[in-house]
Amino acid sequence: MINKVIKLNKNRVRLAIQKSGRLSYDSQKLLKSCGIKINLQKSSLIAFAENMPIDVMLVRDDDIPGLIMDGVVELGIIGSNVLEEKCLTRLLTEEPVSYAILQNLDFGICRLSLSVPLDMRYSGILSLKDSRIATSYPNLLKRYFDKKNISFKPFVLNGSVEVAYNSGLADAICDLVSTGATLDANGLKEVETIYNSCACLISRKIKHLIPEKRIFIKKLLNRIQGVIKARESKYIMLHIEKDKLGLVTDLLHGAEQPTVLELFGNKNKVALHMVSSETVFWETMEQLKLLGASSILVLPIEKMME
Ligand code: PRT
Ligand code: ZN
Repeated sequence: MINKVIKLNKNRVRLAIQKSGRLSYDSQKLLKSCGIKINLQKSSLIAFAENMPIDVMLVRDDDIPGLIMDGVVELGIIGSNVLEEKCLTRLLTEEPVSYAILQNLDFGICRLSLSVPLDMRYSGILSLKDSRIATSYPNLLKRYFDKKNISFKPFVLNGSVEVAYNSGLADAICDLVSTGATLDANGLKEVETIYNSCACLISRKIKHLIPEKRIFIKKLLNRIQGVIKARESKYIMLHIEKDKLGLVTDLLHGAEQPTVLELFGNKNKVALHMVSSETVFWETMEQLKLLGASSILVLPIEKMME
């Protein structure tokens, strides 16, 4: 029986996602939006999809690049910051570095930035020459300073990097920033962005995958792209006088070819339906109203396939 289960799993695609942390909720939500029925439980490390040939492994985010590069799983969802740092580490230790980025995702967006005390006079990166800089990303930091040919002293911390200055451990820090609130709370200011990051779907190199898995991964990727497109898009409906149609479509950037339908009992007015790949702000709706548009509806799109 055990042999049978293992044999079965070998033909299923394995996907590693973060077990608990900033990427876990969005990763799970993405899988659900793609129609994958999975019962993820906090206590288990692996979950089997009921309706698709995919198993999901729940791990620490730092382990995901290695699981891909060592051929343990075929797919992973990981912040590109962790991926890039891991690649640089593996290059130094001469371990294999082989993966493909299939898709950048629309979550986990942050930047790796250098920050200094609020009262420091900062006049460019040379101000940090020979400074002690605390970070969890020593390789990305070194790459940045090496490119500029400037020396610095790394101080590696695996968490709470922002307290390093106030506790006297470092002169500056290099850490992830999203809203900037943590820096504010610790009396620091952001001075240089050294890396822009987002979550991404990565895979083993396609040549290492059997054809059945390639086909399934392609199908999953199409669904993921559909989910992202749908999240970014809006369905817009409005009524407008025929001769104002051009002005309306000029306003709605990112809109695809609209559908125009004549209104019953009014030959001068039309109903316009269109998908817009951009957010429609209240200001745009107010401008549409000024053009004479009425019955303006902006609706979310659940699924999309092109
Ligand atoms: O336990 P495990 O090892 O799996 O998780 P972890 O603790 O190493 O990572 P986790 O869950 O904190 O972050 C996972 C990933 O989320 C990161 O590798 C990034 O790709 C992404 N991400 C996006 C962030 C942030 N935004 C972020 N703001 N990761 C961390 N932060 C931290 C940052 O380090 C700082 O402490 O949030 C603070 C700053 O936030 P703001 O909003 O105050 O600027
Ligand atoms: Zn981690």
